[in-house]
Amino acid sequence: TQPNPTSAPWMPESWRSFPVRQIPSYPDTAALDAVEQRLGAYPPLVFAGEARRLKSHLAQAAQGRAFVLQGGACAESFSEFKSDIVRDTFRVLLQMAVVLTFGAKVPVIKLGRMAGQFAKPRSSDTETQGDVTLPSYRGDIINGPEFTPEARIPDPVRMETGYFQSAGILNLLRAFSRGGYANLHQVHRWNLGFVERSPLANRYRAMAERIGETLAFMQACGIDAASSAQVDETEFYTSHEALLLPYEQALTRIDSTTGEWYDCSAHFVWIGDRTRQPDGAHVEFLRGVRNPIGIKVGPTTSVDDIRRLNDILNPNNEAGRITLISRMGASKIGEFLPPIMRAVRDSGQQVTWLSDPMHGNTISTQQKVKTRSFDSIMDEVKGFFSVCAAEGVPAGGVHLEMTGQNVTECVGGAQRLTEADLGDRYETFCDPRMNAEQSLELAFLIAEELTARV
Ligand code: TYR
Repeated sequence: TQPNPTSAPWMPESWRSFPVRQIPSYPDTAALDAVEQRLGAYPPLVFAGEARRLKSHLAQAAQGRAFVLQGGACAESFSEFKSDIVRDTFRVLLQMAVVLTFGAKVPVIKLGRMAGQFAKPRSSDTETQGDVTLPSYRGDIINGPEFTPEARIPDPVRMETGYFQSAGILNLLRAFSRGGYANLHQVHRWNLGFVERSPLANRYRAMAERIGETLAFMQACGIDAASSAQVDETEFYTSHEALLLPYEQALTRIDSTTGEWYDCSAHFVWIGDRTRQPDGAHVEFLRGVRNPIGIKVGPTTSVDDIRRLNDILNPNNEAGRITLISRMGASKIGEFLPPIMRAVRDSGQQVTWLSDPMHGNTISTQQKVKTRSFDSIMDEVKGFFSVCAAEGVPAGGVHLEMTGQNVTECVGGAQRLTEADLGDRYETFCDPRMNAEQSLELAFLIAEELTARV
């Protein structure tokens, strides 16, 4: 097959004539059409100008002048559409961002893996329990997690639910970012109840005190920090995997200010290892939208794959357009990342490099529980920083699966969670996430890495 000729005409629906993976067929096509029609008429969730602004921030990160903190749940679930859950994840991201900004003296780009992260690629189309085999669960925006034939039928109405939930979550995130909650004068109040009792609390409290003093000092000097938007507010962006193309297409709109197409379901969208074929539907779709986009880079990704994807997705070599997200596994990163990073660097292709230390480090316990160890996560982050330093490429940021809830899904960290603890609060619908405390600890460690390498 021919790679997508970058000059070929593109339309939001042109992906439909390319081979498509990971999207199930909907038995009720009339219902699917009706939902797509309605979604296509609903207001966009984000504004194109915001996506452009994020793109310029990402270009800064590619130069080492900013650091990306991308994080959130592996998959959001319809049943977790609750303000506490959104607030707690937002709060931990904010805490981590402040730890990084204050610790490493670098602007932090806050990018939630939220408000639309509902669809999941699966390695198998079916799931077998006992002697029953059913279609796999593909995320709440496609079908239901219950192991029943009815739940597993792809239901287009779920796209509409996903849209309305994303709108609700995004509204809350915007309110928190701009409405006073994120004000730096509140930094000491963001501590979560259970982190209060943890070894990290003192470290965080000490930092919060220093920030408070700094603000008071600035104010005494006549720099009116108390009423500056820089201190009162923050920018918070959203992202998800662009997997369910009928949904992404329906939210793709022409930006009236530039006449260009944007996928207005989120500011940033990415493609994973399973859908990044250069001649596939997902790449064709992303080719035509102007959002900043991410590409996951794993041990099976070749230098040639990346080169072709860059040519198709970023023919004008614009800074900030492509973010490469390395997910190698702690034991493999030293071997697999350097050749790719070097080749991309030498080709002159502009990219922002992030480390995803989660997806390459999933293990199963003897009881067949999926987990990740805090030590491997940290090892992969450290490995990433070393490879970047050796190749002379700025470490642009991290991509994490985490939650503000006090879950016990990853082992290790300051509280030394063990495999025996995993049963306590194992709540993920998908992959194991770091809890708030582990996330905060990681932020302190990353701040140290960043400072050490400046
Ligand atoms: N306005 C700056 C930013 O968005 C500094 C800031 C950081 C302000 C975090 C508030 C905040 O919660 O990065």
